[in-house]
Amino acid sequence: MEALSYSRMSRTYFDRAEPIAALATPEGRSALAVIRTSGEKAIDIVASCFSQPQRLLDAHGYQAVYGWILDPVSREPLDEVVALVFRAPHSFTGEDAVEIMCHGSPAVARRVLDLLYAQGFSPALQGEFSFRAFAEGKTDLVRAEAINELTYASCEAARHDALQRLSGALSRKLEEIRSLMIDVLADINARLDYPENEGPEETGRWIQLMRRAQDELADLIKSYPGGRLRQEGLLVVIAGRPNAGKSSLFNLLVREERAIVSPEPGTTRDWLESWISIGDFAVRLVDTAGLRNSGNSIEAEGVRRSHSLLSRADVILYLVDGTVGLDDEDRNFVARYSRALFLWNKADLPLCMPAPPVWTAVSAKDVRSFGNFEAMLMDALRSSVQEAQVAGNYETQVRVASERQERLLTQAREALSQAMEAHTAEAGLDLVALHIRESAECIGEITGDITPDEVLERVFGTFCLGK
Ligand SMILES: Nc1nc2c(ncn2[C@@H]2O[C@H](COP(=O)(O)OP(=O)(O)O)[C@@H](O)[C@H]2O)c(=O)[nH]1
Ligand SMILES: [Mg+2]
Repeated sequence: MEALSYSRMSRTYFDRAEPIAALATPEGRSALAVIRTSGEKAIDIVASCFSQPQRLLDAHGYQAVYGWILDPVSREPLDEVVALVFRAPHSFTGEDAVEIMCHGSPAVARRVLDLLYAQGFSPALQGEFSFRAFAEGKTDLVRAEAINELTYASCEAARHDALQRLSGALSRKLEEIRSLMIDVLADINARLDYPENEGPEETGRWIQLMRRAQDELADLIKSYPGGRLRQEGLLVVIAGRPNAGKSSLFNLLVREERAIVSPEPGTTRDWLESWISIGDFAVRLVDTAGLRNSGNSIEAEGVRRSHSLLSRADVILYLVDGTVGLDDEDRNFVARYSRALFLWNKADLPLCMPAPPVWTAVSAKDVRSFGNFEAMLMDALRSSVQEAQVAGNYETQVRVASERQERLLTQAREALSQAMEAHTAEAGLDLVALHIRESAECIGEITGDITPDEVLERVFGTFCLGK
């Protein structure tokens, strides 16, 4: 057992000879669960534990076969299922594959999966099906990432953009940019072979092509903040000292009793989050632990995470208990995060002091004070979104949402600027070509044409299991 589990643990994406299987639906109760398998032997292995093996073996691609999953030794039936057969190369992975729809309880899915593993499937790594699709040339890396983005899409904007990328809009744009560069490189190579042919009109053409590539890159880079917001939603973080009313406000916004509201300071040690819509915006709302370090190690970890969330927040809601007033910790916060919305809470209590300038009096207990506050939050969200929309033409544009892609695009643009500079400085065509090639390689790394293995492992490692 030890040795077996070790060898499974140490499998990598590059062991593509092994047939793989995984649960593609969440582990929980549902009408159906889908178990996905793929690999050269996938159909044979599933047939070996199927009540009608021959029908499965004879099935053509895209055919559904009804039957039972049986333990081949004891003949014990495990579940009544429908098996969907795919024949290479016409499957998601490009390999032979069977998707088994069984009943949706964890008990059923576990039992069927265990049997499949015992019969020769290896448990799939995260994103391994997508990796195989990529390795088989069924998809480029940008489209594979879009599959993952679709499985994570939490709002309409995210779904729309991810689907656009899945359908190849971004890949085509990148291909266009790269072909501009290849054009210039071809010209330069010809010039290097026949230096006497260089004339001013050719140089003019390169500059034009390179400028176009630079503009296209700049547009994609500019689309990133908006693309990220649309993909991930806006991050709204509630912060403040213990007892300020953070969890009460969180509950009010989420409109359910989700966070534990307690009169004892320091109750929320980790953070809680929930997706809500505010106006047109998908908002990931986070209730943080307090920011005070009490020496308690669980709480200290909470404080560390709170600061990390705050540094990424699109909007920060900072609360103070208006019956207690400001202390040094609050003043430090105001100095450090001056963009936050400052909320003077517990305005419903007679003991509440008047709100100082820049603070807005609210009550996390009183829905009537909420109307104003919601409008204020909407404004903050809108300006945060507007900041991200500087690229213009927001509705039709192809957007980038992945940090990896944005980083490589920026590198590609820098390399192209260096090529332009080298050209202006008459540093020699070799050097110009070197920088252009570097830029084209960055684009190739985005689409997965020349992406190092460890980068691929990192990218696919963030995917869902069974995807
Ligand atoms: N009267 C009143 N009590 C509040 C208000 N906001 C929070 N509280 C109370 O203050 C205490 C601490 O609230 P909680 O939301 O747990 O604070 P947290 O530690 O910042 O999460 C609880 O007893 C709440 O009921 C408010 O606006 N008005
Ligand atoms: Mg709390």
